[in-house]
Amino acid sequence: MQLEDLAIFGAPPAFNEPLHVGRPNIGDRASLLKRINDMLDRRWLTNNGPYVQELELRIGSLLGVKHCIATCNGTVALELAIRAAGLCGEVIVPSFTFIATAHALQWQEITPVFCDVDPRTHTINPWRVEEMITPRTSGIIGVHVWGQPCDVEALTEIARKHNLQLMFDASHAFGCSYKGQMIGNFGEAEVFSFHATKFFNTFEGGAIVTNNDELAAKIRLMKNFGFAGYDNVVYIGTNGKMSEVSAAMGLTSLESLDDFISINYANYKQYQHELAGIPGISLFTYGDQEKCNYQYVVLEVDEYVTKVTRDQLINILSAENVLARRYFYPGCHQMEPYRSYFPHAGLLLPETEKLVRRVLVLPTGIAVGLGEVSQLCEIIRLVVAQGEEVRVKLEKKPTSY
Ligand code: T4K
Repeated sequence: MQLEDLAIFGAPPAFNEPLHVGRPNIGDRASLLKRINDMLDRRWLTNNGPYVQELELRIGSLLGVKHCIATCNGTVALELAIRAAGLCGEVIVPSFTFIATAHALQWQEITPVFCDVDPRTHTINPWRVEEMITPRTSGIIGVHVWGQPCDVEALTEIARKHNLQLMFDASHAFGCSYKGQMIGNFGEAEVFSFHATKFFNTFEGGAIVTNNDELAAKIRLMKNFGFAGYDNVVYIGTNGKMSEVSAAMGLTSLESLDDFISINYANYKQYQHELAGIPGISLFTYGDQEKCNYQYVVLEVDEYVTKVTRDQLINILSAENVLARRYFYPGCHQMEPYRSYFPHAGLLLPETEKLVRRVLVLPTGIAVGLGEVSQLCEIIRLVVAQGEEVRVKLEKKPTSY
């Protein structure tokens, strides 16, 4: 392959069909459609129906956790967990996360205090957490970004020492483990997202899992407006219920979970093999000792070495019909309303600020084949090998990022 073969310089794109980050994994269609038909026959569409109950039980037993409460999405699950646990004042969270983690707090007028991440794991740095604690701090929410578990032990110790509540946004970490125990068992509660773009999806959906009986009982009522019986409301609640059609998708996805993981793992290994040795490009590595869903293929681009910037690489790939993403640019602290509330937050977030300029997420999942991975990596290899020349040519062209 040569520079003239790149679509950005006028050649046809390498891929006819777009390769998206976040293409949904879909399990066995016949099983799904059968479940939907049964649901229609039953005429029970939502409000704690049989599929939702079954999904909750199956997830609980898969993770070895006492309670699973299915919800309409991960954001509402976070809001419910935060409210039910009584968080208030300030809560320490990473800025390197999807904006929903911060919004779930601010929505309830709790201040997210943004903490820096460990550049090796991309998760909240426990040593920086301690420096952010004030008399108003009520809790810490760690995020298992990319399915990479936070330093749960260190965070648990800090929370205990300062009498803070600890929770995890485990949106990316369904099916992952920490020190041999499934994610879902740590802190007061952990929250999953089952959004279409997640490796296990229920179209839209999420869940709160916890081993705390009291908290689980409260969340169950809160997700149904706070009703504790037909005419009796005992809490401020919301409509956080998962629908039956979502649970049908979840039950079907669960049946294919091992296949999804195997495909993701094979793709990840192929990326690792193909990208090895490309200067300035490093693939985020997952330890082999833990269970992992390999849902995210994450590159870090060192543009001083590659000469092309991360964003130029995204544009080059996009012209080839590869829709790579730069999560979580520019960091929650750079988005409204946080940017206006804390204009100098970045001073305390040097690693986050570096990371958001380097990270690039590539497509994987069942819609992506090994051949496509190789072809995609060949483009990256060529671009980096000719970095200086590509950069000069690109600087003469308008860019979309
Ligand atoms: N905490 C964390 C750490 C999270 O990552 C998230 C969600 C949450 C909390 C909140 O959970 P939810 O309330 O969402 O359950 C996407 C998702 O909407 C969001 O769920 C996810 N994180 C976030 C990381 O990514 P966008 O803005 O990137 O979505 P969008 O529409 O640009 O789609 C992403 C890619 O997926 C595109 O390449 C297109 C492709 N796609 C998407 C959908 C929906 C498909 O191919 N088919 C589809 O059906 O936010």
